Amino acid sequence: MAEQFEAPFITFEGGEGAGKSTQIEILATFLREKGILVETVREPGGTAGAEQIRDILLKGRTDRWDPVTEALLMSAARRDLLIKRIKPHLEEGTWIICDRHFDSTTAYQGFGHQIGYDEIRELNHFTVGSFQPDLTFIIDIPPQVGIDRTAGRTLGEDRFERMTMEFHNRVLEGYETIARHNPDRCIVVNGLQDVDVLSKELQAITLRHLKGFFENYREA
Ligand code: Z5A
Repeated sequence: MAEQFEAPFITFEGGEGAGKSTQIEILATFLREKGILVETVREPGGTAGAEQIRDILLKGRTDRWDPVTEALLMSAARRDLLIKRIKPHLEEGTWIICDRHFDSTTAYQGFGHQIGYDEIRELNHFTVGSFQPDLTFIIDIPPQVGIDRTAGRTLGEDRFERMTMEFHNRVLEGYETIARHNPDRCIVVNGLQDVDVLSKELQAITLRHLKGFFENYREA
């Protein structure tokens, strides 16, 4: 039984450049216009400690970390964000939209680096217990399209971008498996659609899927 809060936890997943950040901002604005308190966060990051971990995870040589170390660092950053920001906000009734969460560890470290689905499921459970998103959007695009969209960024946070196309194809396969195993919370959407068309689709799904949370919010 998943841990429950009065506000929902929404996550966005998908490959590099899928359009997560773009859609998160549009969805947050849509919810705020309805009078809902919304915080947006991203992983890895979102606290002072998690941002430091982000820096060492996203910069440098592709083989800087072995896969298990990388999974543990992602999980450490996640736990810090969960304990210090996500849960306190949810407890206060603030909705959270998170750019990546534990499904990224399953897709990237579990499938991309081939640690394995069950192994990462155990690690995720150790990291967050029974906590899980109420709704997860998986934005589906071919890996090369996403990589082309983000080419030319200058932050130097491109360690994953530089991994092989085989790695990125396995990540995609990971997301397909996650969606198949979690049909109640995971919704796959086509990331090749126009930004506006996709944002309307995400709003409609959010209204439908989180109906109970919208009703509670109106009553409170
Ligand atoms: N990672 C991991 O391995 N394990 C984990 O557990 C976690 C993470 C939590 C984080 O990198 C990396 O960490 C990530 C996985 C790994 N690496 N990869 N790959 P990040 O935070 O730097 O990158 P990201 O999460 O992949 O986000 P991103 O690159 O910023 O992409 P995005 O947020 O999905 O896309 P965007 O910024 O909204 O859009 C990208 C561009 O495309 C931008 O110019 C937009 O204007 C454009 N765009 C957006 N939507 C569209 C549409 N619909 N059509 C055309 N163009 C569009």
